[in-house]
Parts: sequence; C-alpha cells; structure tokens
Amino acid sequence: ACPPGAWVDEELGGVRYGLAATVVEERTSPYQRITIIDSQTYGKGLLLDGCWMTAERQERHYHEPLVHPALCAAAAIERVLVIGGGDGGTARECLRHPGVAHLDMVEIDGLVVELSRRHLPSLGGDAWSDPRFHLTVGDGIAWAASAPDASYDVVLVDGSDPAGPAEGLFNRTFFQHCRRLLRPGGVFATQSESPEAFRQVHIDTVRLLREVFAHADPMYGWVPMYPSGWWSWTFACPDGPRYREPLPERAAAVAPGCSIWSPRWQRGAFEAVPAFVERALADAA
Ligand code: PUT
Repeated sequence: ACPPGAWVDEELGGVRYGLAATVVEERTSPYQRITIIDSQTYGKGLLLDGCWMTAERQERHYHEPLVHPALCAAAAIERVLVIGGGDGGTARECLRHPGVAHLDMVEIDGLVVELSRRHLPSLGGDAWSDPRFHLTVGDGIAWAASAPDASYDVVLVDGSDPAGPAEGLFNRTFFQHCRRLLRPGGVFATQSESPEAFRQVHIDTVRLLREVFAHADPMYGWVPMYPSGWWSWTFACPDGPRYREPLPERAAAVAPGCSIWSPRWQRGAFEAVPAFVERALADAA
C-alpha cells in the first residue's frame, strides 16, 4: 500500500493527472527519464519524462485498440513492424493473431525494455520469448527509412507524446516511409494523442495521414490515466478504409481474450468523431 498522501502526477496544460502511488525505480537513459511506480488502483506503471505510458491494470484500454483494427483488416498479417512499444503490450496483442509469422519491434530505448520486463512482466507476457518476435534496440525512424519497399503487411507506431525521442514519429517523411513499407492491402496505425489535451497535434496528425495514405480515419476511446482520459488511434491505408470493418475470422480468434476491443466497440469508436474534429478535417479537405 502507498503511504498516505503519496501521489505521482503528469502535469499538462495546468491540469494534473495523478495516481496514489510510490516510485519503485527511476533511471535516466540517453533518451529520457524512466519512472516505474506502484499504484493502489492500476498496479505497477511506467512514465517517460513524467508522462504516463502504461500501467498493469489499464494497459488494455490502449493496446487492444491500437492493434486489433489493423490486424483484423490487413489483406495479410504475415509480417508486422512495431515501432516503439518498449513495454511489450503491443507485441503481445499482435502475437495473439495466429497469422503473424514474423514481428519486428524497433524500440529506441533498451532501458525501457529492461525495466518493463523486470517490473511489468505481464505487459509483454509470452511475447518476449515467442520465436516470431524479433527485437531491435535502435531508431525506428531510421529503420523505416532503410527497410525495403513493401516489406510489411502491418506497421504500428506505439510511441510516446510528440516530444524528445518520439517527435519524429509524427512527421510527413516518416509517414511516407511507413506507406512505402506496406505491401498491397497493408494497414498502418499510430496512437494519435488526445483530441482534448493535444487537440492540434491530433488534428494535424489525421490530416497528414490522409494526405500521405489517401485514406485515414481516427478512432476514439479512453485511457483513463492519460491526459483528459480521452484518446485516439488513427488507421491508414493507401487502397481504401479497410480498417473500419474487421474480418470475422480474425476477429473471432482474438475477441474472446480482449477486455476492451470487440468488432462492435470498434464500429462505435470510429463513429465517435467529435464535431470539432469533423469540422476541422472537412475544412482541410
Ligand atoms: N504509447 C503511449 C502513448 C503516450 C501517452 N501519453
């Protein structure tokens, strides 16, 4: 139990998003400050540079919506690339799909992987020892720039907020490379911030993805520990919005193991575009 009065907060725009928690370990890597906490409500958790990334009893709100719309819609899912994702949760959800034969995960900060494996082992679960899983500690932006054309069926970006090491995960050149990496029928997805707490970043990201991929749509849900709690993921395809409707056989294989995502949840989440975002995107068209 946490001592009374112990809080760990992320502060953003004059608001605090906090948990009653104690700090278990804090380290500084060449990229960022990494904090592991233990909270009463959500179990152990991870912050990078003081921003919430994940926690044991909350991570499904974030990882399931990032992964399953893409993995249930791409024409094939043999080869998957995850950029970021050092806590292991995104890889774990991808590897629940039996059609995934090879998953490359490129995480810039090896210390995030090390601390996540030690303190948050349920996040990656069996992914770390799965023979289909290939971890590279390195720069995901450079990986995207140098990987061959049409080398992945699905590309997922699980980065932190657009500052520090994650800043380059929100720009045109990076998205153009991600498009280039997709095989025909492939799907791209990225976390695209909060429409409330990161309003302009969110709108700019969706606009940019529409320009680069031709088809891109945001999907909305909740990650209670993140700023405002209201979050988004954006899916993109060059050949049409195939990500909107999950293939029944793929969905049936993973839905029973999900806490948040289901085909029905997904349909509602794509429809739940706030009016101000709809207007901003229409103005840009
Ligand atoms: N991958 C975590 C998203 C960033 C949340 N602040």
